[in-house]
Amino acid sequence: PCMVTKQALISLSDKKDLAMLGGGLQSLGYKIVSTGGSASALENAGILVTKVEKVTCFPEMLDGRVKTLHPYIHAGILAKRDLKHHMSALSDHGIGTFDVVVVNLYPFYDKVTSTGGVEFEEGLENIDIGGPAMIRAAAKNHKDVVVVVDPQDYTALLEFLKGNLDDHQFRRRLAWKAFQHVAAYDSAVSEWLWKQSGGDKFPPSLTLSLSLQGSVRYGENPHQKAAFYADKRLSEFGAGGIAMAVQHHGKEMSYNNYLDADAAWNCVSEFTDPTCVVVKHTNPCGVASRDDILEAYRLAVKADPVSAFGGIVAFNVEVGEELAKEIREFRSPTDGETRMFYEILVAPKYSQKGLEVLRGKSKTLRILEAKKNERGKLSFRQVGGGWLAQEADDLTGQDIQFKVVSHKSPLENELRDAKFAWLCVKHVKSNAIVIAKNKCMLGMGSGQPNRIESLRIALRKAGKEVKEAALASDAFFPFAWKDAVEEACESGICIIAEPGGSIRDKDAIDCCNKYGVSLVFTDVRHFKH
Ligand code: 93A
Repeated sequence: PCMVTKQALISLSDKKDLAMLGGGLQSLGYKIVSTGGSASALENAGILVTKVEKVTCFPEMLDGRVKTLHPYIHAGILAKRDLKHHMSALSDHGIGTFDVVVVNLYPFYDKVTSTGGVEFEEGLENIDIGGPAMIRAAAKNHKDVVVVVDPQDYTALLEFLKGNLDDHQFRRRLAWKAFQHVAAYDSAVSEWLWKQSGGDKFPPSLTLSLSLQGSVRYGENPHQKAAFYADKRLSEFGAGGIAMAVQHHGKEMSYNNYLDADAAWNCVSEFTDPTCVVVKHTNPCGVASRDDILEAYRLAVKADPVSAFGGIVAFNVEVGEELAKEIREFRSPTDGETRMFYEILVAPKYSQKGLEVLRGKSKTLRILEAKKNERGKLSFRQVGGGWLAQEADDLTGQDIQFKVVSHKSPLENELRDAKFAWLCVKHVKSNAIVIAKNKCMLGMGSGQPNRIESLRIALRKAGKEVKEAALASDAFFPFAWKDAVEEACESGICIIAEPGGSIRDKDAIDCCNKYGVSLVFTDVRHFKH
């Protein structure tokens, strides 16, 4: 091979826009060197291309495991142009330099991780070795070599090559992206290997691969800058449904919007009957299940109309035209006049007509279409200096045994309401109390540092309707007499659902027996901090 001034090296698994790239480089006077599949694709597009084998004077070997791993390629990338001895070494060996390197890697995530069922040997063959080597070499030597790993950067690359080649910021940014590309790739490979090794759910170390989904206006408060990252690979350690939700309409999502939409979506996904959930500040303040989703919507708002104003409304069924009209027109139950205003709607689906109607409600209303969170994921939370990981609280209503421990056995509808309240209370911040009747939340108390305060708030919200209602508590009652259980019994509720497991369980049972209230233990706690 002889020295040429301008050479580009192209090796791509994702061949999107390859012809555009090749054409652009060719018209700028670059000689193009390329690996097998990429070379064929370029030739088919009528672009002049030199095969890598021609440059290396060495055939691809070991079933393609060694294609570009050769000094004729790597010295051509790594040589520092301003060092005389580097350049003379190249010319001693007749090696040409590469000014541009465009590479993306074997699609390991798509082919191996996301399919799950790939044989181990096949998985291994999908680990790209030569590609990362070229990317890393070019990124290291980015002062002299422009490295591109993302088809979205082709246009900017061609523009750059036409102009001022000394833009160091641009070169550095591409090098940054190159190392990100390789790091995300390696983390997918290592995660897969961990599973293949029979590894535990919590590996000794983790590399999260997050990609900026977009900016958000600000954080929880206007003085905090904020951004939203989604898990790039939607992997085992991935973000839930809201990260992947499609926004059909409305203003940009804010930091708090994401938190609230996530809370509403998680809660409504809990129910199998058609259900509407209204969330405010991450807590469900209205929940109702009905065969008629319009009725469920009205009841969920009525549960706490003051809080529902400016809230987040989620459905677990499609939003059709009729429901959309009801959402658009529904007037605040507080004054019977003001049309209800919401920040966000979340649903699994919208009909075309439904969407049209909702778009007409307001310019700002954010309309999200979300898919259910997958079960079995880990959830992460940050604390100063580290992350806490846990399995998501995935238990559904079906997983829970409601064990009657009182003398009184609940009627069928009482037990049904206790189960309903139990599904709600799981999504309320601890200490959490939910009061529900006829598959509708009447009141809830959340986030109080003691259970009796939460109970009093829930009772106050439920008001007179509390008679014959069901009550759920996310954790057991440490004191029964002169405390939450007795106060609950005195209020007129007919059934309490709680985990049980306190050394004072007997007190709670005795208290319920004294008042003729049913008590059911779930053996499961649903703290949410
Ligand atoms: O099998 S490899 O690890 N060995 C190599 O030497 C090598 N060189 C490039 N994989 C290698 N590549 C990869 O081939 C690139 O990263 C790119 O993803 C792919 C392009 O192959 P083709 O042009 O034949 O479609």
